Formats: sequence, C-alpha cells, structure tokens
Amino acid sequence: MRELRQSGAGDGLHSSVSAIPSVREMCFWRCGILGKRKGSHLVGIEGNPDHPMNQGRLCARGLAGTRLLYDPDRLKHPLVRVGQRGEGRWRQASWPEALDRVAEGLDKTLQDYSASGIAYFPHGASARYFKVLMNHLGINIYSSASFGQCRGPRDTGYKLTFGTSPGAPERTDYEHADAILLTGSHIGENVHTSHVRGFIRAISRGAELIVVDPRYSVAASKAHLWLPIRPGTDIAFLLAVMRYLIEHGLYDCEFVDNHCVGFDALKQAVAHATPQWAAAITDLPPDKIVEAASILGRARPRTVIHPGRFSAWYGNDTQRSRALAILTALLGAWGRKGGVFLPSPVDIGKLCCDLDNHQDFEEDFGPPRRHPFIDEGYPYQGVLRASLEDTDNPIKLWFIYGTNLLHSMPSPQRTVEALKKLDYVFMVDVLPTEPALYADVILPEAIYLERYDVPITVRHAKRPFVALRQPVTEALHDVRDPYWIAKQLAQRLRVQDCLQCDSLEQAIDRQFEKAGTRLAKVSRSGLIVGTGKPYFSPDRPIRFRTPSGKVELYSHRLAAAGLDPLPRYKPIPPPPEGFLRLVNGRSPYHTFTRTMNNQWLTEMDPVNSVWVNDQIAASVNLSNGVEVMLENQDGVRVGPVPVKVTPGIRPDIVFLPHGWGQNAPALSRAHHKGASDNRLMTAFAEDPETGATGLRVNFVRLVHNGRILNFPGLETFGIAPEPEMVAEPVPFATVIPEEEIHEEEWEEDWGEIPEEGC
Ligand SMILES: Nc1nc2c(c(=O)[nH]1)N[C@H]1C(S)=C(S)[C@@H](COP(=O)(O)OP(=O)(O)OC[C@H]3O[C@@H](n4cnc5c(=O)[nH]c(N)nc54)[C@H](O)[C@@H]3O)O[C@H]1N2
Ligand SMILES: Nc1nc2c(c(=O)[nH]1)N[C@H]1C(S)=C(S)[C@@H](COP(=O)(O)OP(=O)(O)OC[C@H]3O[C@@H](n4cnc5c(=O)[nH]c(N)nc54)[C@H](O)[C@@H]3O)O[C@H]1N2
Ligand SMILES: [Mo]
Repeated sequence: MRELRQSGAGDGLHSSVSAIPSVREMCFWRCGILGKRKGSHLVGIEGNPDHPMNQGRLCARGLAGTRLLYDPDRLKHPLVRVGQRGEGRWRQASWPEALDRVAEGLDKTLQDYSASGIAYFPHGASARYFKVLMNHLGINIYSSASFGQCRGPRDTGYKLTFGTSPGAPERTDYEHADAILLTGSHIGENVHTSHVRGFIRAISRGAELIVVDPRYSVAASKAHLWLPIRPGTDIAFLLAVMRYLIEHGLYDCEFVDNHCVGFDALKQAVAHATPQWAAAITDLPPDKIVEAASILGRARPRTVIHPGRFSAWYGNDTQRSRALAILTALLGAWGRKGGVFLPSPVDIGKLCCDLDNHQDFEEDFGPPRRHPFIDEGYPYQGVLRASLEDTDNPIKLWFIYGTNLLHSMPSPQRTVEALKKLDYVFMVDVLPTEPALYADVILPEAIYLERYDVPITVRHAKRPFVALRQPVTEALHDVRDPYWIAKQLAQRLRVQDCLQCDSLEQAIDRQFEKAGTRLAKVSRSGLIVGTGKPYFSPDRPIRFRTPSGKVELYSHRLAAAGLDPLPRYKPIPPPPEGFLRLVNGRSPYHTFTRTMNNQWLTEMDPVNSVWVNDQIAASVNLSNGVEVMLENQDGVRVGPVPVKVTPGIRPDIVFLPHGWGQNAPALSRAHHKGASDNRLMTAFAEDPETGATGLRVNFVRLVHNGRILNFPGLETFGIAPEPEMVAEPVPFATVIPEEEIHEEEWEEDWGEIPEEGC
C-alpha cells in the first residue's frame, strides 16, 4: 500500500488517502486501478498510471466500481430457494448449510448419472478455481459465453490460419498503422480504454480508416470510408478485396512466398470475386470496394485488419474470421510494425498454466460435439438438448459461475424450461440477476475489489505484464473468495487435493514463487512488466503453430474435416417480408447485463433505444422517442423501448444495444428496464466449425399501440434483393504437399496461456 498525500486537499476527506494497485473486473479488458482508501473505507477508484495498458485512464465503468461495492442490492449472504423455481423467494442460509447442499447435489448427481449428468458455465478469471474442482470430479461438460457466443469463431479462424488467436486484449499495433479496417468492431461503443485510445491516436495521426458496418457507428463517424454493407455478406467483400490485391500486385509477395502455403489455391478461389460480383451481393458500390482495397494495398504491411471480438454473427463466422486472417497475411501484416503483434516469450513465469492440477481424460463423454474445431467446452445448444430431452446421458445439474445465462445464451425460453426441469441449479454470483430466480442455492462471491484473484498475464503486448488483483477493501458482507468456495466444496466432495493451499493469498504467493518472486514483493506495485518482442526479426525464427509450420491460407485441417479449406461466400436468409434484421451491440457505459444495476452508469445511460432507419420510420409515421414493442419471427415480444430514428442505419436492420430488459425483481434499477435483445434471439445459426451460435439471424417488426407497423417492401428503400447464386460452387484444389505437414509439432511454441473471459 502506498500513501498518497493530496496536495492542497485539506478537506478532511482527501487529507490522507492510501492507494492500493489492483485490477478491475467491470469488463474483461481488466485495466489497472488504484483503490483509494481513507481508513478502511474505499473512497474512490482511479486508473493506475504505471499499468502498461491503460496508463492511468479508466472508462465510466471502471470508475463506477465503487457503486458495485456499495450496491444495496448485492448478494450479501448465501441464499436457499424457498418458493418455486422462477418465483424469486429465498431464505438466508449459513455458509456450511449452503455448501453442504451444493456438495450433496453434486455428489448425488455424480452417483446417479456419472459426471455426464453435470454441466457448468464458467466465465471470468476466477472461474479457474471451479474449473479445477470440476476437472477433479471428472466433470468436463462446460459451456462459456466467451467462446460460443463471443470470440470462439474468431479465435478458431485465426488459429487455423496462423496457429494462434489474435488475443484478448487484441494485439493491434495502432501506433504504427497507416490503414485500419474494421468489419463490425464498433470501437468507441465497444469500449476497452487503451484500445480506444490507440485507435484515436492512429486516426489523429492520419491513419486511413475503413469501417464496414451497416450502421453509422461511432467508428464509422471517424472513417475515411464508411461501407454500409448488407448484413452477413462480409466474406464476399473480403474475397473481392483479396482478388484486387492479388490482381494488382498489391500484396506482400515476400511474406506470402516465404511464410504462407496455399497461395495458388487462394488465387483460384477468389478469381470470380470481381468488384461487380461483390457489389451486387454486399449492396456496396464497386468503386468503393476498389478504393478500400487500394488503401489497404498501398499501406501494406502497416495495416491493422481488426480481427473483431464478438464474432458469433451469422453462422459463417469461422470462415469470415479466416477471410480476415488471410487478408492480414496477404498484406504481410502479421508480426510486422503497424499490423498485429506477436506474443512475446518474456520471462515472467508461466503463472497461469501450471496453476491447475489437471487430470487428462481418456474418454470424452457427454453430449456429442459434432464440431471439429470447438476447443473450449461444448456448444450451449448441445448442453440444453441434453438437459431438456430424454437422452441416454441426461444432464441434471447446472453449476452457473459468473454468467447471466438468460441474457447471454440464445433461446432463453428453452433455458427457462431447462432451469425448471433440472434436479439442481447452483449459482455463484455477486448480484441477484435473472438466473438467480431459478437457483436452488446462491453462493455470494466477494467482488473484485474485495478479493485476490488469478494474476492476469498479458504476453502479446509491447510491454507484456502480469498484473495482480488484490483486495482494495475488506469484504463488506458475508461473501467469500472463489478459492475458498471451491476448496470448501472440494473438501466435502473428497477431492481436497486439487486445491492444496490454505487460502487464495497463499495460492497466488506460490504462483509468484514459481516465477521467481513473491506476492509481498509484487503487491506494492501490483505489476511485473517485461519487455516485448512484438515483431519478427532476423534473430527470431518463424515457425507458425500450424501443421505445416506456415501461415495456412489453405487449411488442410478444414479440408480433412470436410469443411471449406478456403473461405467461400454463402448467402444467409434475408429478412422475411415485413420484418427487419435484429443487430446487437454495446452501450459505451455498460458491460453486458452486469452493470445494469449500477447507480452511476444507469444515471448516464438508463435505458436502451432501438435504432430505426429514418425512411422506414417515416413510412409508418414513427417519430424519434416514441415507444414501441419489438416482436420477433416467433411471436416473442419485448419492450416498450424508445425508437431512435436515424439515417445512420440501413433500412433492413434495427440495432438494439445489449444488456437491458432483465426480469430481476431483486435488482431495483435493472428490473424491467429497456428491452432485451436476447429474449428475441429464439433462433441462431450454428457455425459448423465451432458450434458457436450466430445471433443475428433473428428478425423483428415494430408494434405501436398494439398495432403492427407495416412498412412497404425493402425495394422501396433502394435495397435490391441479393442476386441468386446460380453457378455450382467450384471445388477447391487440394494443395498442401504431404511432406510439409508436421501435425506432431503443432502444439508447442510460446506457451500461450488460455484466455479467460471476453
Ligand atoms: N462498453 C462496452 N464495451 C465492450 C463490451 C461491453 O459490454 N460494453 N464488451 C466487450 C466484449 S466481450 C466484446 S466481444 C466486444 C463486442 O464488440 P465488437 O467486437 O465491436 O462487436 P461487433 O459485433 O463486431 O460490432 C458491432 C457492430 O457490428 C455491426 N454489424 C452488424 N452486422 C454486421 C455485418 O453483417 N457486417 C458488418 N461488417 N458489421 C455488422 C453492428 O452494426 C455494430 O455496429 O465489446 C467489448 N467491449
Ligand atoms: N443476446 C446477446 N447475447 C450475447 C451478447 C450480446 O451482445 N447479445 N454478447 C456475447 C458476448 S460478446 C459475451 S462476452 C457474453 C457475456 O456473457 P456473460 O458473462 O453472461 O455477461 P454478463 O451479462 O455480464 O453476466 C455476468 C454475470 O457475472 C456476474 N458477475 C460479475 N462480477 C462477478 C464476479 O466477480 N464473480 C462472479 N461469480 N460473478 C460475477 C454478474 O452479476 C452477471 O450475473 O455474452 C454473449 N451473449
Ligand atoms: Mo465478448
């Protein structure tokens, strides 16, 4: 702890304030903070100026952490359900009673149904300890919103191409970029402080920005070129850009020759993708597609082709991510200045990896995966099926850790059915969110300001670092840290060896000891900072973690699995007549559902509104601010929600920021505020590679005063239907010579750590 004497602060409040460095969890960017205390009272949170990422800055959410700490609606002690599931009636319980109940439920289900009867839902850094526990109980069916409903397809597309994911935080070298391409990626609404800052600096420096987005996003408002693309057609746009680069020699020949395989097959696969072909599909002018390609080609390799983050869009998502990755390679931007950083093999210890005493499983039981490239858990829809239907291996117990299943997983109506049918529902959270209504036992966790946590390791940065999360205040209520909870359960379930330390503090001290330091030493600054090697250099051998050891423009792994080895454009179903496509995104003031009860943040952004194109609105006499209900293709209605009438959105979509519309009576500010995008997501499109659920395949119509608003056909608004695909798809050539494939060497390189959360 360090003393901060505030100059001129003689008002008593600030006269002697101590500051403890830690890491926030208001979102998963995990900026460095200083918890400012007066006596034992936390009086404020500031950005940690020494933190390599945020360098003292914080966004609204970071600053509002104290409002989570002092939220009167917080979970303050263990609760046991007394009413029916869904009723939301609980009684206070002691920790021993609550833990006994959870352990008994786990034990009984293990005995009656084996480990395949249990599913768990982990999200966030501290989920690690529960993963260790579950692993030791033999339970391996888990599903994370951070994979199947977020970055799964993106990570997979990049791993298939470069052998590694683009990382979280994303490794974009804005500092040196001359051109930036965003497809989606609504940076500015999607707020990750240092990322936004780097982005703003780059465009202030004159980097040319191309934003492909059907909506005039904050980023689009800063762009040289805004391309309001027809939703779901990004692959066609990207193929046309690649064809243009190849045809005009605007790609990085040296990088491609030396480091890539499958260039000829790529060239063949994009041969048909003329600007005119792509223009008809994407509803963009052909000359703008050419302009985008020329900007990127001229700037190569100093081009940030943003990999995106939320990538569960339309069910063609791994392939779209592959197209982004391949474009990055064509421009020679991987591991190059102004492109994408490499992870740094820095000597700061393998902190996270060797924490777990993992056992390996011979058998892979549970619901069938069917998706060859899902490398984190199971697709949610599989878990749901095994929980709802009478199968040979039914799931009977859900353990929910730090995830709001009813708002982050599609088909929430089926989720409710499952939550009612299961034998047991247990939950660890900090707030009584909607799933709590169905939980038999709720274990209240200490919030991030009150606990230690798995140290956060970021290797793929210019200044790689380990940041310590440590308590900046005593726990205010009868809450516990995740290690303690997991260990108590482990003891009751006779697997206490899996978590061998007495406390979380000791566990972290042991980790640091392995890295050649101690917790007491690190806790003063809260940081270990290394020196990165983010670019390729002559002394750094280039071997990609792919089977061929090269960048795989053509993926033989995809081909072997019967999937497209190169991205191919396939149309997605258009909106049915009278409906508009529902597109989701972020409010800059909120993180998902988790901040919807925060006093300060709800004062700044109390309720979401639905963006509707001005011509559509005019055609049905709808004016700005009028409240409507949204009804989806399956008759599900949400709202009322105010309309934001704007020319800044294509006529064929509506945009609804995510996180609102919770049915959570115990959350006084969040309850029934705004409209839930997720409730309308009764349909999803499955990504064949990963099983991720594309969410933007739902459609809505607007209902005002009980009347459905019928607008004219989309042609009236200048939107021509997408041309029918008449030609048979040309088969891809098989191109990788056998001798180049070294599958056995694929695994190891820089000891990249698994990512927790998104
Ligand atoms: N404030 C805030 N910031 C956050 C978060 C938060 O909760 N709050 N969450 C963080 C997390 S975990 C994630 S994953 C990210 C998510 O944020 P992003 O990764 O930026 O999400 P995207 O879906 O790429 O971007 C949304 C944009 O995609 C556009 N879009 C919709 N359909 C299409 C299409 O077919 N093609 C194209 N090119 N664009 C389309 C929408 O109009 C919208 O502007 O945000 C992160 N940052
Ligand atoms: N419809 C729809 N679905 C989506 C998205 C969308 O935009 N629309 N976005 C997707 C994306 S990109 C992501 S990353 C996921 C996010 O999905 P989730 O992780 O489910 O995100 P939240 O809604 O913030 O729910 C987090 C839960 O964790 C609790 N929590 C907060 N802090 C702590 C803590 O310290 N400990 C514990 N134990 N619990 C805590 C919160 O109270 C809340 O109940 O959702 C995905 N699903
Ligand atoms: Mo995410």
